[in-house]
Amino acid sequence: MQTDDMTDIATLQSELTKGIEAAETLDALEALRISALGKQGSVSGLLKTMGAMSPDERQVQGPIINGLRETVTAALAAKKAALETAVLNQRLATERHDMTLPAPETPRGTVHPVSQVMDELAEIFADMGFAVAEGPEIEDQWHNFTALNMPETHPARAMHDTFYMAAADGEEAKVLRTHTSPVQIRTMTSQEPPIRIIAPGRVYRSDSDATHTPMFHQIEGLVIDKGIHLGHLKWTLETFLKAFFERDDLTIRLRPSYFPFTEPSAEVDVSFSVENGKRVLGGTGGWMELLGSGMVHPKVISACGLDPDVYQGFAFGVGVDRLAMLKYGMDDLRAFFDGDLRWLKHYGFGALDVPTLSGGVGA
Ligand code: 2NM
Repeated sequence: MQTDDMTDIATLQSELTKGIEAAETLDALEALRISALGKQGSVSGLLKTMGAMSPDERQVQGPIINGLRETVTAALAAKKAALETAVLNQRLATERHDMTLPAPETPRGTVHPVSQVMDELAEIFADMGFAVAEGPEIEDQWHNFTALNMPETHPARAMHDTFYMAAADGEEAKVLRTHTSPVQIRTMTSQEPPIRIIAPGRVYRSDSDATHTPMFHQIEGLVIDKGIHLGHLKWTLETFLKAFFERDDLTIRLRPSYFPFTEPSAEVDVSFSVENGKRVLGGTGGWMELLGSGMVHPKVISACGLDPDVYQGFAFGVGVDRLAMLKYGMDDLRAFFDGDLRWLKHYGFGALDVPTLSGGVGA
């Protein structure tokens, strides 16, 4: 090792660190980095000479050259951080956000009419003291059929209506619920009366044409208490429908019908009229069938472990999709589930500016 070399290295190190310390911009610093540590750099050149050294020489020179590289690298990093901080401080001192500029437009989704209508229904029934109940969409046959007075031979159990799941070994096949009534059953078997619930949600039937989709939305209501009678049913449905369609002149009539789970059962018609060539609900122009209802069958009440001589109740069911079509003027049910963005933009509701119901249900 020659003293000259050592002096040269010390000089180089002192020149480089001085230059780094004096650099005024990040560009100038980068130029220095390349001149020292780049492929043709002064430090890189020294590092390359180590390959040709004898082991003894390398033992002495190695630490010195590597020490140079480390010192220069550290000086570069420290200066880089200092310059970056200075640049940031400069920007913070001189730049301002103009809070008066309009915010950039962000794409916004819409609330699907079915979701909107479900929210409206929950709001109306909440005013009347109803809670929202939910249950599984994959249901066992007892909750979906048997407890509802639909024995195994009932036609609704035939394959063409019901989607059956693959059965687990030795177990009965589960079904995709064909109505939300199993939620009512689950409520009756787990809660003490008085019960006032609505059960909104998806239901499934193997059916598909212009007016049927294999999945659709239903809302069912259930009231169980002592002394409940058909008058309670009629008042509740009339009050709900007037609030939902926002028409005080809406009237309803009950027509005898049949459901296995209610006795007596009634089809509920609502009045409609024609305004500006369009059919609207309310008025006295005619009757339109809208929902099904009835007094809960004593067998259903017993199946849920309640005494039908003590407790009575009414129930009803209606398609949410149909309610939405009637209220907001959509005519093709299939469009509900196509996911067409143009349709959603047209019929959807703003998430933040949903129309509130004009009156709600007054006391
Ligand atoms: C309807 C029509 C009539 C109904 C009955 C019950 C239960 F669980 F209480 F027995 N839930 N839903 C019912 C009654 C549903 O839908 C057209």
